[in-house]
Amino acid sequence: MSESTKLRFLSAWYCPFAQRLWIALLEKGIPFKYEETDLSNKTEEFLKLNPRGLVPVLVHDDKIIYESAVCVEYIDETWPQNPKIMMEQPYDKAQVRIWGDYATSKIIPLFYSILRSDPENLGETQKSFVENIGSFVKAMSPTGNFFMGDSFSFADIMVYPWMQRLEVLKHFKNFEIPSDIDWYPRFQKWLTACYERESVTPTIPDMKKLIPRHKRYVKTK
Ligand SMILES: N[C@@H](CCC(=O)N[C@@H](CS)C(=O)NCC(=O)O)C(=O)O
Repeated sequence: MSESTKLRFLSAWYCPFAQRLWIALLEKGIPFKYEETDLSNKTEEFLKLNPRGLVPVLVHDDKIIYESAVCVEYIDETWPQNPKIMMEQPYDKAQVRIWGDYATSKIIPLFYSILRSDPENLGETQKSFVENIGSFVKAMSPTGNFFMGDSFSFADIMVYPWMQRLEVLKHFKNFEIPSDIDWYPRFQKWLTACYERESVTPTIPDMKKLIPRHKRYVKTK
């Protein structure tokens, strides 16, 4: 990045969507300015940057980009130096997009549904959540640590922040992935490898602070 290029990353420390972009920025080794946003008191400047009022937002010189998946692709394409986050080959690229989208549409909403569930609906929601995580894990390369094997990619980044937050579900709903399920060892290997990745570790929030933030979603009876 040239001296004159400015990259601002508007985030909120607890936001898993912003964490996606944070991981990507560290993965690429791009200098950026982290700016914590108070979402309970959105400024006019913030709403001008993203009229949807959501973090993350990326401000690259005079260009404004939002929506976490779009931001991740934007930085990968704008700074094409290694490591690549999207895959090079069109078929591989299609795979990580298919499974990144699967995480967003079929896994993440169920994370919040579990928190919101009445005790009587909890079982069904948990079952679907486990099934969908299972489909994701079974689509992973059987070898290597990450979704695409040795390459850490878009697919890992799209889902990891929520898998790292499974402790939240354990805390409020006593939910855990059953350890006797056939895909569990592959899942654990993936989870550990992501947790230990240099671009991921610094983005992991303090769980003691993070867990109470989820109270507002939780339904108890
Ligand atoms: N689809 C968006 C979702 C981002 C999102 O929901 N961010 C939350 C924080 S985790 C937010 O900014 N919420 C606004 C608010 O709380 O008012 C993305 O992928 O970037």
